[in-house]
Amino acid sequence: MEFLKKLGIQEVNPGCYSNQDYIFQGTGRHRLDSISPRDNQVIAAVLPCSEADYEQVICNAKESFQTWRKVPAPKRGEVIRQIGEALRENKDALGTLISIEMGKLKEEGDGEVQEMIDMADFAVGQSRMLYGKTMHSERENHRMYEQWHSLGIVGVITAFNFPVAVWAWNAFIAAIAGNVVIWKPSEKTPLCAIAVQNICDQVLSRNGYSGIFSTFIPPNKTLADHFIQDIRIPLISFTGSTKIGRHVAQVVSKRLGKTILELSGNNAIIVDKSADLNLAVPAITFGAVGTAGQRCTSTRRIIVHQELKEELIGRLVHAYRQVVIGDPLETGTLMGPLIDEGAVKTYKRILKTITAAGGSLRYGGKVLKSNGNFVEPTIVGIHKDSPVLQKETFVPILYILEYEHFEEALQINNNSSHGLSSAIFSNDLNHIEQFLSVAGSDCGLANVNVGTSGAEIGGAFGGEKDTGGGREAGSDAWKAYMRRQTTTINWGKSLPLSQGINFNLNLKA
Ligand code: UN1
Repeated sequence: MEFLKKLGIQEVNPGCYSNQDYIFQGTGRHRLDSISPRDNQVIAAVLPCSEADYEQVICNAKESFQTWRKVPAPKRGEVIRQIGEALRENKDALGTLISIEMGKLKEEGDGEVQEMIDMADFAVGQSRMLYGKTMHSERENHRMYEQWHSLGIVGVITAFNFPVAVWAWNAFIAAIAGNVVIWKPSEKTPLCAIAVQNICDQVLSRNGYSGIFSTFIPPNKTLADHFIQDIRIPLISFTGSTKIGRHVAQVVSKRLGKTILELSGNNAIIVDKSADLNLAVPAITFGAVGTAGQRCTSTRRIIVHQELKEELIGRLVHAYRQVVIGDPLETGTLMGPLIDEGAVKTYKRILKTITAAGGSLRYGGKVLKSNGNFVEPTIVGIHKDSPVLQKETFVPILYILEYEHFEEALQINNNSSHGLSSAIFSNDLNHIEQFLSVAGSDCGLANVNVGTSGAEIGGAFGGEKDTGGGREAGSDAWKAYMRRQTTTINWGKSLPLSQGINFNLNLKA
């Protein structure tokens, strides 16, 4: 396979990457196979790293940070610009690997690399805009301002569903901010991470740097836990389930470290009485079926006005019938496999729970016979108060809920412990503004006539409540990767105190 060669992937790969000079030890005990969800065949293997390897990665990163933090931010940006160029050159190969290892469409795999490229471009610009404010001091001949300094080592833990883009959101911003980054990718998609590390290493060594980006693939949860407990890592950015995110938050905040959490979502679209279904139907289909429902932004719940419900379901079923399920690499396929056999079991289990809860199957519901993990995208009608709705499913099951009054639609939208993405399809200005008002959607993302998934990198990405509250990628998300320092300078000849305090001392001896 030519693309694997281009990306430097071997049959058995080291599970630890740091300073290029470092000789990897490995545990030598077991291999971690990377399995393609298309056919459950092994693509290549990884030798997970040892405790000693991990220690070496941390030591190298600490050392690299001493140099990197002093490199002027725009020069750090220039290195990220070159990484963006290298990603452009490798877009096709990396997009293919993402598609094979994670199972998303080739089109989406390429799109994910594009998201990294966009993020690199964004980070280059941001490297010249790490602005601090100046304030007017209340004291004469004083000046106040705030400046932003780098933090140190940033730990990034990513999930299988966006095996590279989410790392780029964090890593490129962290790097232009003067930090060094250590990545623990999902054990389900280690090859994607190794490929990205190889691409970055080439650019970094050409520029005379090493240890800015490192990657380690631990053999077990013990070493992964060690990573989040490690006081040498001031910031951990975690993407994954609420359950594990809560654990990460507790461990890191116990040692007073910082976290950025991007956890589960249970995203809804309100289809208002005035909605244009020509917009709503493709947006819902892409949101619910795209990436086989394995985005944290995937559409899980439709809240439709009762008068439109049957028409909408009819049109969705018509659209779903056109969804070609199969090899994600093949042109024309619109839905690939679920990540593993465990996810197929989850799909079956949820469908059983739905039936027991009185839900009615309107489309799909079957596991397809094949070597891969293919299931049908599924539409279910269910009562808006069903407890089934409280769980993030991470499979392509879409719930249809109906409402009568608009206030009810807003209430259903917010009736979830998660708060990532939300959308309304409407042409009613009053309803749109209600949805966007403080009493409207309580999610981190609130879209109008745009679906719940496919956010652009330019905005700050993240959500509220059980989604964890973190923000990544664009806008001013960079601030989370830096420490703020407030400075007061006295350029006068006297020492006035703030709050008008007199502290009289006789300084003459
Ligand atoms: C995720 O699923 O963890 O908004 C991230 C989107 C993508 C990112 C999803 N840009 O759907």
